[in-house]
Amino acid sequence: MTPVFNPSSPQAAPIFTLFVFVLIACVVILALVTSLVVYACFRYRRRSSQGDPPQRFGSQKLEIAWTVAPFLLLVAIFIFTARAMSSSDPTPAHATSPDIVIVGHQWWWEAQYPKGGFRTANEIHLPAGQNIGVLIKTNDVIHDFWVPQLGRKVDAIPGFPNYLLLHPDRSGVYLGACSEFCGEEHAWMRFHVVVTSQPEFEMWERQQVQAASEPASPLGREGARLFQEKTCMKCHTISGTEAKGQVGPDLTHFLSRQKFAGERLDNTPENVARWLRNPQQIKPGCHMPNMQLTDDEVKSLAAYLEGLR
Ligand code: HEC
Ligand SMILES: [Cu+2]
Repeated sequence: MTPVFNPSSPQAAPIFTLFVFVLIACVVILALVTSLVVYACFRYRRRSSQGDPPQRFGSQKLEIAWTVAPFLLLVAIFIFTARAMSSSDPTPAHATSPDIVIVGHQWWWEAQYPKGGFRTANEIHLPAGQNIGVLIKTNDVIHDFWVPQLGRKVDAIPGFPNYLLLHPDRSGVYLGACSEFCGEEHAWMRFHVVVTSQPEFEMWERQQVQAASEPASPLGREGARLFQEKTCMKCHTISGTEAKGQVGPDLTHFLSRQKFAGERLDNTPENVARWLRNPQQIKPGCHMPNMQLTDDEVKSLAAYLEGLR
């Protein structure tokens, strides 16, 4: 089902209920107006034998009715909207020390976990059934963080951090997307929120805080060397190594993610090689340049990256 029609948190549910209420009201009005127009067309159509029908002007009763009815409807919509606003956007209790800091980049999402001291990209893990304070920032232009099943949209605005409270009801994988046009690869600034039970989340956390695994094969070791030599390290971090760049996604546990490059590609060895050969062909305009690698270099680097579990 379309995600917006399947809310999975106490913050997303009131938005959905409000939508359904307004939709039903609109459908009823549309049906009423359409049938009145059709009825009038037939009932009062011109008949050849008659002259003009009797002419009438003004009707106080009708005018009061069609002023009061929309007024009452608008009051009802106003009340429902105000209630949905307060329940979909409660003041986050953790505003001062967020559980997660989300940073929008052209064109990928960074997720920092301040308590664990690690960061990841485009795949955000959360435990189910808990309040999670999220701080939303941007590294460049305005982006907009939106997971339809979990809550409202929140803008990431330069110099103006925003807060969002997330409270996923149940385990699942929820699609998210940037919902503010932010440049040519805006459409490929997608992400997933992976909600699991608390023990599963803690397992994931324990794995993410670890330093990167050492390359096991000679090919992987060659890749690790190239990663330093080819300046990948200037833009990417791999914890436990010299690589501390902040321009691109943290690659410490690259293989633990299902997709990469703002979810443009599934994380398979072939796709990683394609990406390394020329990212500009896959995400034109993205901030990773074509590194002009030879086929052998691509092979070694891919072997290294595929060992980062
Ligand atoms: C000038 C900075 C820069 C350099 C140099 C660079 N990258 Fe990147 N890289 C990026 C950016 C930015 C992205 C994110 C692109 C996007 O999704 O829009 C990225 C994405 C990636 C990804 C996908 C990560 C993910 O989870 O989405 C991999 C893998 C990667 N780079 C590997 C490398 C390797 C290997 C090298 C060296 C050969 C390298 N990069 C050099 C900036 C750089
Ligand atoms: Cu965007």
